[in-house]
Amino acid sequence: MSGATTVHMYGNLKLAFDEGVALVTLNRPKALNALTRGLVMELNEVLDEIQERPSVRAVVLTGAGNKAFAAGADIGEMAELSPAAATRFAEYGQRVFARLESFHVPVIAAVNGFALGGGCELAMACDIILASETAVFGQPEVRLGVIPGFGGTQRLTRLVGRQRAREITYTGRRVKAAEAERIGLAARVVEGDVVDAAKELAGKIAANGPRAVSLAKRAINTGAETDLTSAMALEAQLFGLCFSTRDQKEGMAAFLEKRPAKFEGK
Ligand code: DAK
Repeated sequence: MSGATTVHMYGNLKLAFDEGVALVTLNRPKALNALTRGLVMELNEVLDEIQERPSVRAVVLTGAGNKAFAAGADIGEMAELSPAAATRFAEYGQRVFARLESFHVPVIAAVNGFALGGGCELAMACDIILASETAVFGQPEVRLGVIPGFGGTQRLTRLVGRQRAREITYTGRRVKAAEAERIGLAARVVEGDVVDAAKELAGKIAANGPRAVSLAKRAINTGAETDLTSAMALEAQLFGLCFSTRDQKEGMAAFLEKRPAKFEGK
C-alpha cells in the first residue's frame, strides 16, 4: 500500500486508513494490550467509524509493540467482577466479537506475539489469522479459575476440532506459531513483518469485487453453522444476488474486454 495515511487516536486503540484498508491497533503495549471493557467499547466505536467509510475494503487488526497481539482480558479489571458483572462483560464482549466476525468486509488478525485468552478469542473472531514466527496462542483461563468468556470454547472448537480444543483448553498450554498453522488455528506463519504481510493480503482482497467478497464471507460464515443442504441453498441465493450488482457486470465486462475491472462496491 502507498498513499496518504490518516490516523485517529482513541484512548486504547489506534485507527489508520490507507487506501482501501483500515489498520486497527490495540494500543496498551505496557499491559501487553490486555482487553479492558473500555478497549472493547472503543473497538465497537472503531467499527462504527470504519462502517461510515464505504471506501474501506478490508481491515487489519494488530497489537502495538513487539510482544503481544493481546495477552487476554485485563486480569486486574476482571478480578473484582461479581458473577452478574462478569456475565454482562462476557455478553458485551461476545456481541462486539460477533459484530467483528460478521463485519461487512474481511478482518485479518496480524498476530505479532502473545494472543492469549481474550486475545486468542479476538483473533479467532477475525476472518483470517496471520501469525508472526513469535506468535503464541492459548486459552489459559482455567489456570485463573474461569473458562474462556468471549467465544473461545466455541470458535476454537470449530477451527481445530473438539479433541484439540479440549486438550488446549483443559491444559491452558501455549500453542506456538508453527503448531497454530498446522492445526488450522492460523492460516499462515509469516517470516518478517506480519503487519506488512497482512496489509499486502488486505490489498489483494481490496482489489476484488467488494460485494462478492462480502457475500462470500456471509456464505462461508453462515454455511459453517448449518447443514450442507441449507448451506448450498444459501450459496445459490447469494450467487444469484451477485447478478443484481454493478460489480458483477463490471467484473465480467472487464474480463471480456481484456482490461482490469473497476469495482465500485455496488
Ligand atoms: N491483564 C492485565 N495485565 C496484563 C495481562 C493481562 N491479561 N497480561 C500481561 N499484563 C501486564 C503485566 O501485569 C505486566 O504489567 P506490569 O507488571 O509491567 O505493570 C505487563 O503486562 C507485562 O507482562 P509480564 O511482565 O508478565 O510479561 P512477561 O513477558 O513476563 O509475560 C505473559 C508475558 C503474556 C506470558 C504474561 O504477562 C501472562 O501470562 N499474562 C497473562 C496471560 C493470561 O492469563 N491471559 C488470559 C487472561 S484471562 C470473561 C471474558 C473474557 C475472558 C474470561 C471471562 N467474562 C467476562 C466472564 C477471558 C479471560 C482472559 O483472557
